Amino acid sequence: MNHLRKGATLVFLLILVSYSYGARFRSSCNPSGRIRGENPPPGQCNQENDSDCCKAGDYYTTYTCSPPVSGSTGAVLTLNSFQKGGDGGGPSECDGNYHSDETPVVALSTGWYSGGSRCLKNVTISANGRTVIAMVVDECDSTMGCDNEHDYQPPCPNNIVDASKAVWKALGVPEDNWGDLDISWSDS
Ligand SMILES: *[C@@H]1O[C@H](CO)[C@@H](O)[C@H](O)[C@H]1NC(C)=O
Ligand SMILES: CC(=O)N[C@H]1CO[C@H](CO)[C@@H](O)[C@@H]1O
Repeated sequence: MNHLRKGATLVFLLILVSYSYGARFRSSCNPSGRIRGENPPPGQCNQENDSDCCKAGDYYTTYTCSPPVSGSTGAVLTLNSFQKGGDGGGPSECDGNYHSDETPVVALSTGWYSGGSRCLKNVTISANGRTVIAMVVDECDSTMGCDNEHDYQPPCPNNIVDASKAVWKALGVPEDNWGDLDISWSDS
């Protein structure tokens, strides 16, 4: 009798452990590889607004996926200019246009950009007790970087919402603190 109960408890625990292990495994997003940095040629890599530049010999992790999207997905908000001449580089991938710093627009990490399926759709961003609606116009490339096409900047982490000034303003973040903020977002 006692033996049986012990056995049943053990089986139950095993099921529980394997289930939670499986859940974690299913929801994880593993790196797809890494790239070796090169120093940017002179005059390359616009460090305006604290953009990072690749360094020779450093390795940078790449991702083709992002964490799963829920009704409230955790992310890191970063600052970007989608204007002509801004640190975003060329025009936005979704529409081939530049966007004013006064317009709430964002780029999403590769997994969330999802091959453009969120292009020109709105996302709701919440932080600091406020929400703002912003339009997806670009990809923050998690799969490549440290090359001319990416202005010698490292690949994007896989959990980034890269936002125009207008988004930061609407969230009421003091300008001194712009650059890196934990937020949550959802499809709106
Ligand atoms: C996105 O939001 C903007 C501003 O709120 C709105 O004008 C626009 O129609 C929305 N676009 C879509 C596709 O919902
Ligand atoms: C997005 C953003 O803040 N861009 C700014 C980067 O820095 C230059 C020069 O200081 C500003 O003119 C941009 O507006």
